[in-house]
Amino acid sequence: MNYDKLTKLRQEIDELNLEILELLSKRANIALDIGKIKQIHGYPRYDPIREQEILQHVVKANNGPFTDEVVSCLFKEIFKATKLLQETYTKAGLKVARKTKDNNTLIEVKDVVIGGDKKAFIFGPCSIESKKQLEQTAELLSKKGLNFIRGGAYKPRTSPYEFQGLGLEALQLMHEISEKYNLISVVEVMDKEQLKESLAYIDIIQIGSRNMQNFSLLKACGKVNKPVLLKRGFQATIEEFKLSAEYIMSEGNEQIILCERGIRTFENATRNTLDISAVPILKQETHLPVIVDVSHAAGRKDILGYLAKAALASSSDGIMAEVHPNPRVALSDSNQQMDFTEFEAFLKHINYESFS
Ligand SMILES: [Mn+2]
Repeated sequence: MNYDKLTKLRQEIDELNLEILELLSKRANIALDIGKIKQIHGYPRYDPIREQEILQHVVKANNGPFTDEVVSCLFKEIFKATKLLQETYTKAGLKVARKTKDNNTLIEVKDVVIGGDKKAFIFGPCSIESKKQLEQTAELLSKKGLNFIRGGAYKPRTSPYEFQGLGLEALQLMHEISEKYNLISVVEVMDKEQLKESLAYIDIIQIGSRNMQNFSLLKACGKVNKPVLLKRGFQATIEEFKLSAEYIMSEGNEQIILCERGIRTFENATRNTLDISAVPILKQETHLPVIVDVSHAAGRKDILGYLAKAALASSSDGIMAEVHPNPRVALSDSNQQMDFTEFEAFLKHINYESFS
């Protein structure tokens, strides 16, 4: 007899568990709807005052047998789980997120596609220093069948007393030379004025590591109709990097190339530590092309080939590196730029011909 009663009570518990689960799921779905409305209106997602009110309300209605403290604890767990759920949904809902788009984003410039079957190889000097320097580089690149040329017009230097770039003159040179050799130019801009000034002269806008979280610049780049090469901040997490890309995309510009360029760690054998893991993770979690800047990651020339091979093996859509006709007299990053002989060896090392 007693055993029958026990079985019946257990059945009741089982049914109640399912009812609680159903109620919890219903509650979670309503919370997600609230989250969506808040997002649209830009309200903060987390509202501690509202949470306190709910707790007080629930505790007031508590008639036991659980104490008020226990009831509070149970509901706080529900709040925590709901907050986590909302965060997961927000991340998956990002415009850059893999989940929001079936295909890879392909970026087409001057009949060249970035993010497709072919790898993008972007080489050139750190800074544009003279017509001769840029033209010598362009000549070599085009002779090798390469499609891109990089070069800085405005240089964000650690010290204000170091070479700051030639500015407009460099943009004009880049325009002239890239047209002449049919190369796609990549030039960094650091603020909205430079962006405006450079638009007519360059093909791809680069946002440097130091500006990855320059949100007004990101938003301005989101409003132009030109591809943006966004470098990872040297102190930024992968999550922060993705959110910076989201700043650009949320303004309408979907042509974004992500560039891993090393992060700051305790290691000082290299200028930065190349975060190879970031490449497959970004490829999995976003639909954007991902490339790797090996020069700024390493800060030295002797290991560039190995880093580039590692990047290509980890699904990178391209490689960026610095090449200069005479690195010893370069006005910036002279230690890490390859001369033409080293560049030839680099291309051979990564078996460049197999990619072209
Ligand atoms: Mn440089």
